[in-house]
Parts: sequence; structure tokens; C-alpha cells
Amino acid sequence: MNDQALQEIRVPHIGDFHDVEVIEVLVAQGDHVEAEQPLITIESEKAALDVPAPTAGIIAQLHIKVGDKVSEGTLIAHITPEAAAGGDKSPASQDAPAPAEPPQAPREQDTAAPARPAAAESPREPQEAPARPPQEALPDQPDQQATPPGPRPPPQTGPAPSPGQLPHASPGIRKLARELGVDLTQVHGTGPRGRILKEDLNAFVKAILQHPPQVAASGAFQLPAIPAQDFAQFGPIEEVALSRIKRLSGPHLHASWLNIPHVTQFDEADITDLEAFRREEQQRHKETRITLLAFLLKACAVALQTYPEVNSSLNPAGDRLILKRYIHIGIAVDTPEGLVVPVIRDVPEKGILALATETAELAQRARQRKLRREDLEGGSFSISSLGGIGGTAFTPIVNAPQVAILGVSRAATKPIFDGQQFQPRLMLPLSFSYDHRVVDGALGARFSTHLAQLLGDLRRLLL
Ligand code: CAO
Repeated sequence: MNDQALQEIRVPHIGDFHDVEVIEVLVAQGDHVEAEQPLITIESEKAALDVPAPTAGIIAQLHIKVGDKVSEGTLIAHITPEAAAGGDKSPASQDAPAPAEPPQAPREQDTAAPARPAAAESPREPQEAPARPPQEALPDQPDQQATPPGPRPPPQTGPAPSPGQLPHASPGIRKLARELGVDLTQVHGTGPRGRILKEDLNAFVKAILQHPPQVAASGAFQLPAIPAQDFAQFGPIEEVALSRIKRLSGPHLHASWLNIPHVTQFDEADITDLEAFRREEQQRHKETRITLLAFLLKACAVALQTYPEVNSSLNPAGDRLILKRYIHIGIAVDTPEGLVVPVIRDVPEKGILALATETAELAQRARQRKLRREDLEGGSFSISSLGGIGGTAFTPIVNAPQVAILGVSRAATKPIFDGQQFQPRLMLPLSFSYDHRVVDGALGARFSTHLAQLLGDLRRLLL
């Protein structure tokens, strides 16, 4: 390749805009491009604009990637003009690299911007070559592209999209498709060289709306996919397999999150007295590690007996509540392999020491990967305690088909006003998430308030 023949392509005049984001890079190094073929799409607050190639040729070097911020004059690429590539130097290519000619002068709404408005579908359809896949899905902005004024260049014949290539559509159409969640590979293009026109997209959406039975029959809806990204283009990466536990728990968490309308009620329990009692008892029972968790289990069991709907499940049809007369509480345990939730059975029948011993034993077996299947079954409520780690609050995901879960964060000493003065009190943050189909807001608040009262005064556990 003759360096002399290289020609610079720079961002042309784009009005008063600076640092405009590149949302698509439509060509790669080594690509052959036609004159006027869009190279990149940039998006300002008002519009998406294509910057086209000033001449046909081969992209020798590409200096721009998705996410870059560009202004007028930013170097986009070096191109070997077609004539130069073929050894027949045009006047332009005989000189040292020169700035590219600005493209024709289209308008961006009322703002003068010679870059090409990206959504100028119909008038410009024939002249664009197939677009490359968008490299990144960015939040879209209102589609306000304008049609470029002035005479249109004659249609050019270009290469037709080859199999496997992404759909041939203008940035405006791709943007609209992203907004609508339409997979453009499913849309039949009727424009020149199979280009997808706005009418094609409209027809596709209309057809989906007119034929919803598959959606209705399965009761499912399709989530818009998160577009794949080639992260390596941004820096070094390493890919590792998810642990088996994460592979198993991920879909369950996802199903719980999607199926359950979650609400999280936050509260604080004054555990100053509880903590004093715990320390005292720890001195008397050195053989057992008495942690706060044992008290939480006990208090939750009593609160669940008071509010049995919180200890229930919905039947699959969602029209009946199954109240459980047993209280088995799962405790989330953090292991090197991921999160597991072994279950402590019949919590109301066990004392604090027994609960502390069993919790420690289950957590240890979880971390040694020695849990049995039955250790993980039958939970009717869950506790996720992050208090040993830190944090002030979080929103735990209900462990379906249970209907509620208690999240616990790190206790902290705070100044609490007792009516006359501030007192230092140890306050425990509670994050109580529940299924709003079963537990309404008032019940959620009553449950967490009651729980806080139980933890604040252990004598209430006896009532
Ligand atoms: N506030 C302040 N300190 C707390 C506390 C709280 N809420 N909870 C525990 N602590 C303290 C403990 O007293 C202990 O202190 P010492 O070392 O001085 O005795 C220390 O923090 C560590 O406690 P621990 O975590 O070992 O014990 P635990 O009984 O509180 O918790 C277990 C046991 C198994 C729940 C916990 O180890 C664990 O795995 N937690 C993570 C759960 C999780 O990942 N949940 C996320 C689910 S949502 O994705």
C-alpha cells in the first residue's frame, strides 16, 4: 500500500456540536467502501447523523470506535482511494493526506450540520451499502432526524448483503427497531438490495400485534435481548465459567425476580439490649458461638406465627394461598462457589443455643460442599444476613415459591432521641422484601415493625 495515496477522513462540520458520541461504526479496517457510504453514526442530543465516505476506496486505518466522542475535524479513518488502490492516481490522491471533503450539506433539524442525518430513509436508501452490526446498544434518544436538503446523488449499485450479514437498514430504522425491541433479522426488507424500510418495520410490528395468540397461549412474553458486545475492543478480557451453583441458582433468582412483584420495606431494630444479652450469654456458653442470626431466626419465627400469610405460598394458578403450619427458615450462606440456602426446620421448637449450633453447622457444611438435598428443601421463609460484611440496606430477592425474605445489614450505634435526649443505641437495619400479590403494604409494614419490636425487647418473644 502506498502511504502517499492515503487520504484522511475527518468529521465534517456538524454545527455547534462538540464531543458527540459515536453510536455505530459501520465499517472495519480493510473494508471496501463506496463514495457516500456511511462510515460512522454519531448521535447528538437532537439527532443521529451518518458521516459518509467522501470517496470510494479501502479503509486502510480506522481511528474511531463506538463510544468515542468526536467533534469537527476528528480523524475517523485513512482511506486508500479506489483510483490509488488500482494504481491510477486521481488528483486528490497524488497529494499528501488531505482532509476529506465535507459531505453534502444536510441539516440537523434547525441546526446546520453537514454530516448526514441518519434517519433519512427513503431518499437515501439506494446509495447506502449494507450496514455492519452495531457494536454497542446505547440508550436511544428521540428520533428527530431530518432529511438532507439539496439534490440527491444518483443511486449507486453496491454489493448486496451476503448471508450472515446483519440486516441492511439505515441507522434510523435500526434505532427505531431498538426502541421497539424488534429483532431486525426477523424483518423482510423490500427496499433496494433487501434494505429494510420503515414500511417493512411497520408491517412487521403490525403482524405481531395482529397475531398475539402464541404470546397469550404460553402466557409468556419475550424479553428484549441484551445485545452481545465484543468487550475485547475496549481492553484485555478473560472469560471464566460460572460455578455450578451460580449456573443453577441464576435461573431461579431470575424467575423469582420476574414472577414476583417485589416490595422491600426498610426498618431498624434497636438491638442494644439484645446485644448486651448476647455477649453475656456468650460468656456463659463458650462452647457455642452465639451470633445475632440465632436471635433473628427466633424473632422471625414468632413474627411468622403472628402473621401467617408471610409464611405461605401462592398456588400455581395464583388464586389460593397455601398457609404453612410449619416454620422452616432458609439462611443464605455465602460460599466460595456461590450462594446456597440451607434450611433450619421447626424453628419455633428450638432454643437460641440450638439454633446457633445448627446455623454454624449448616454454614460449615455449605462451605465444605457437604450439604444434602434435604438440607436445602422445605423452607417457608428466608433470612439473608450481610451484617458480618457491611452495608446499610439492600433489596433481597424473594426465594420463590416463598413469599417473603428478611435482609439484614450491619448494626451501627446511632444517636436515638428518647423524648428528652439522644442516647447511643445499636440499630440493626432490616430489609424485608415480599411478594405484593400476597402481602400488601400495610401487612409488610406491620410484620417488619413487629419484628423490630421483638428484637428490641426479647421478652416479647415469650408472649
Ligand atoms: N451487624 C453487625 N455485626 C454483625 C452482624 C450485624 N447485623 N451480623 C453478624 N455480625 C458480626 C458477627 O457477630 C461476627 O462478629 P465476630 O466475628 O466478632 O463474632 C461477624 O459479624 C461475622 O459473622 P458471621 O457472618 O460469621 O456470622 P453470622 O451468624 O452473622 O452469619 C452466615 C452466618 C452464614 C449467614 C454468614 O456467614 C453469611 O454467609 N452471610 C452471607 C449471606 C449472603 O451472602 N446473603 C446474600 C444473599 S442475597 O444475594
